[in-house]
Amino acid sequence: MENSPDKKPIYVTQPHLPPLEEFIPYLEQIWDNKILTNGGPFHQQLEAALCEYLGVEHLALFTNGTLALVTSLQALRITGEVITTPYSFVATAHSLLWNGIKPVFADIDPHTLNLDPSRIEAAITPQTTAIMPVHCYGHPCDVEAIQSIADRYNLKIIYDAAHAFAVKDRGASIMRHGDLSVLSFHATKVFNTFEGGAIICPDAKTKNHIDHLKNFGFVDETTVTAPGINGKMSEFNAALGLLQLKHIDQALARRREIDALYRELLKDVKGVSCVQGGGNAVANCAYFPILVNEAYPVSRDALYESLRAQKIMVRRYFYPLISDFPMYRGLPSAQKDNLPVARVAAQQVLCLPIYPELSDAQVSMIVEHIASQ
Ligand code: T4K
Repeated sequence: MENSPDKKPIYVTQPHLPPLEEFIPYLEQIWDNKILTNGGPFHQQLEAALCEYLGVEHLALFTNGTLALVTSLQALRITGEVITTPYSFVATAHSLLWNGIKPVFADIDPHTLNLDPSRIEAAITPQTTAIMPVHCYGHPCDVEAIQSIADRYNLKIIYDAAHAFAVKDRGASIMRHGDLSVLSFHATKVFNTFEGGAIICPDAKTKNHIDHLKNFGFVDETTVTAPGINGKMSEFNAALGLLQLKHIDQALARRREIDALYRELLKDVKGVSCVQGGGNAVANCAYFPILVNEAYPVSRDALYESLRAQKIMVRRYFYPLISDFPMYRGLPSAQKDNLPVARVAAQQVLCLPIYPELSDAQVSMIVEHIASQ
């Protein structure tokens, strides 16, 4: 079966947007009270609503996930070297460079594709101050093993949780682990505010500090205590977030159905394996990554081209590895033999379309195309 040429492309993701008329009352309120930004009423409401929804106590909204990552490193005064994964979106390592920190790449686990705790210890030097793991695709990292290494070596942990909205392990938010966790609310994410992000903080004091940092370092009208930045979320984006939150459970439920359908339909396709999330985690099905191995009749890239020829816009998240980009590839930790598992994953991965409006018929058509090579 084919996605006929006159049909619209099927993207890897598509934002889930509530009916436009539901947004009008929010806009009217903004127009009435003329508070557009700087911690207005919708900003405050969204922070409270997200804390409740996610089951966390303190959350600071941001303009986007990248600025939230950059600010989280400032907030904990991280310097020197930080151990991180090469298998992520480039913003993870860029946030380190923007702080003058040297990223040290460690290899990933072949099953979860998250930072492999057994590779962290060997990467620690006297300059190491923190670990920045990523809950890649929303699949939880081995949080206990990472915490025990951090405790042993007195290191901070900042989780890049950009993909992990609403993910839980052992019945509670994945965001409770580490010193800080950072979310992205970009248009392509499970929960979006067009652009947006957040830092989840363990206590009110840390949130206060982060709130100052995201507002140029202002504590009051005349006092600036830190070289802060402008990371504030606008009222427009915060209002969108409040509206999206009303529909999020429905969106997550549909994502889980699609995930289950893909797994069922793909289970007998030779040379294709579905990446598994953590054992007893509540998943958000943010992405649907498959690994295309040697037993598949054609290469991963040939499959990628053939799906795209059908307007099925699959993506190779995450290829190339971050460590292969020009600003990183000279680092000792970026060398080939240090990252064998990540290299294989980057060569084999293909993210299939997943978003709430994707129909069962479209999922079947995509799998049929994969099975028919
Ligand atoms: N850490 C991690 C682990 C991340 O994955 C990300 C971002 C960050 C940090 C940084 O967070 P933010 O600063 O972005 O909040 C996309 C996103 O731009 C990026 O947010 C995301 N990760 C990354 C994994 O994916 P691209 O370059 O692949 O996006 P793009 O524009 O090609 O969009 C993909 C598809 O989505 C399009 O083919 C169509 C669809 N789409 C996209 C947009 C923007 C829509 O349907 N509507 C839209 O508005 O990076």
